[in-house]
Amino acid sequence: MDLDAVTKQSVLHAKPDGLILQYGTAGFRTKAEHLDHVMFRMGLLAVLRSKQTKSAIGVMVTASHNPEEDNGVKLVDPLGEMLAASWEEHATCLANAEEEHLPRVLVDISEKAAVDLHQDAFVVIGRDTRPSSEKLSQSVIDGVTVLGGQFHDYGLLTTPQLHYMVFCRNSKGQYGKATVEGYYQKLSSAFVELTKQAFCSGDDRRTLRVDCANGIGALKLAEMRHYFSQGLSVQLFNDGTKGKLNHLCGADFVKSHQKPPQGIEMRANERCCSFDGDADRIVYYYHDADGQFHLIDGDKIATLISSFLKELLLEIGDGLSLGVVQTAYANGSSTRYLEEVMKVPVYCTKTGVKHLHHKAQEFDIGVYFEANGHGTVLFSKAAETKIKQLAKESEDEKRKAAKMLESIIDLFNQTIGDAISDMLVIEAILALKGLTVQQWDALYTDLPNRQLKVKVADRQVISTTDAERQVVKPPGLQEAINDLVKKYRLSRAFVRPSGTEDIVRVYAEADSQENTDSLAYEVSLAVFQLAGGIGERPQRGF
Ligand code: NG1
Ligand code: ZN
Repeated sequence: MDLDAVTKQSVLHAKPDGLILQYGTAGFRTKAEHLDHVMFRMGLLAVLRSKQTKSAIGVMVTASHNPEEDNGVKLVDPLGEMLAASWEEHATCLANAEEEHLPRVLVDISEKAAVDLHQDAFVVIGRDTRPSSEKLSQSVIDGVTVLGGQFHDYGLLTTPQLHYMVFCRNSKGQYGKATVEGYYQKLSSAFVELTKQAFCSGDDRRTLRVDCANGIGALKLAEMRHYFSQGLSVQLFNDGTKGKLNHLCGADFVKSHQKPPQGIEMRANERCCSFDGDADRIVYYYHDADGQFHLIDGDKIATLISSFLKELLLEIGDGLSLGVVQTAYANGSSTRYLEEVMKVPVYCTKTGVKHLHHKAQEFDIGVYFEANGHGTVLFSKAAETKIKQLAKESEDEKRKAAKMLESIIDLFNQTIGDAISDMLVIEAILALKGLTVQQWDALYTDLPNRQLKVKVADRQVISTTDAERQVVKPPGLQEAINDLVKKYRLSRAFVRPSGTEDIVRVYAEADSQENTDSLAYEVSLAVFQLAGGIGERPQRGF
C-alpha cells in the first residue's frame, strides 16, 4: 500500500470535521454533499476486500428511495451478497477516521482481516441517476486507483444489476454474462420460456403500467422491453424526463402513503406497479370500478409466488423444502394466510434484507419479501441440481413442472431483490394461472395498518429482541405497548430504531383503520414519553 499517495489523494476528498456516519442496513446514506470522502474511502475498502476474498467486489452509488438530494454507497460481496458484518465495522471505522489517522486505520483493517496486500484487486462500480452520483462514483474510482486496484465502471445500473455483474464475474460466467445485454437476455429468455404455454393461444399480449419513480428503472426497462415484448408490453410513467426522483412517486411513496403515485394514468381494474429509485423494490396496485385504491404489497407478492411454487413442488413430488421469510412489518393477514391456508412455514427476521436473505438460504427454496416490496426467491444448489435433472429425465407432467421451476431459477435474481425480475415472475404467474389483479388481491384482506415516525434525542436508547417485535429497553416501554394493544381487537404494535433514518419507527395493526390510527398514535406518545422524544409531541390524526 502506498500510504503517502493515499494521504495526498485523501486531501482532495477531505472529511468534514466532526461528521460521524454509520454503515447501516443500506450502507452509508445521507445528504450527497457530505459523502465525497466516504466514496473515496469505500473505493479504498473495496480494494482491500477484493484482495482478501481474491474476488471482484461491487460498489453501488445510490440512495434508493431517499430524496434526490441524498446519496449513498454500499459494497457488494463476491456472490452478489451484502457486505459481511465484520466489514461493515471496518467501513464505519474507515469512513469516520480523521485525515491523519487514515493510513493507520487502513493498516489496522488489513491486519485484522489478514488481507494479502500482494494480491490483485478488481472493483465493479455502478450508479443511479441522481445528479450527484456521477461525481461521487468518480471519487470511488480515485480510491480504487490510489491503492492500485483495477476497476470496471458500468455507469448507470440498477442496484440488482450491479449485484448480478459481481456474481457473474466471480462465477466465471456460470451465473450469466457480466454485461447489461447478458442480464436482459438471461431474464427475458427465462420469461419467454416460462410463459410459452400461457401465450400460445394467439395474441394474448398483456399490458402493465410501470411507475419508474423517475429513476434508473425507466432507462433500463426502456432498453430491456424489446427482449420480452412478445409476452408483455410495459408502459413507462415517471420515466425521469420531467419529474424529480422519488418525489410523489415510486414504490416507497405508494406503500407508505397507501395511494397511487402522481404522473400515472390508471384505468379501473388494470394492473399498475411502482419501482423505487434504484429498482430493487416493487409494489402493485389498481383502482376498482368505484375508484377505490387497492395496494398489493410485498406480502401479497410473496404469497402469490409461494403458492405457485408450492403447486410446482407438489407436481415434481421431490420433497424439496419451501419456506417464506418476512419481517415484523408483514401484514398479520399475510402471515395467517401463509401458515393456516397455504400451510407454508413462515419465519420472521429483523428488518433489512441481509437478515431475510440469510434465513431464506436455510431452505431448498426460500421466498423472502419485505412488506415494502423488496424480495426474491433463493434456490439452494442442491435444489437447482435436482430440478435440472428432473427437467431432463422425468415423465411428462413432472418434466413440465421441473422446466417451469428451471425458468423461475433463471428469472429470479438470486443475489438480491430485483424489481424487474419480480415483475416478470409476477406477470408470468398471473398469465399462467389466468388470474386478474382483483383475484390476486382477494387471496386475503390486509389488516388496516399504520406506520409512524417519532423523533427522539438518541434512537439507540431503544433496544429490541424477538426479531424486533419486543422492546427490552428503555424499561416500561414494552409494558406500555402491551397495555395499549390490549385495548383493540386483532391488534399488534411494535417499535424499533430505524437503521436508515434518525427516527424511531412505530407500526400498528388493528381491526379498523380508526382503531389502528389510535393505537399508532398512543404508541408514538409512549415512545415520545419513555424514550426521550424531542420536538413536537405526536399528534392524533394524520
Ligand atoms: P429502516 O429505516 O431500518 O426501517 C428501511 C426499510 C427496510 C429496508 C431499509 C433499507 C421499512 C419499515 N424499513 O429500513 O425494510 O428496506 O430501509 O433500504 O420499510
Ligand atoms: Zn431500493
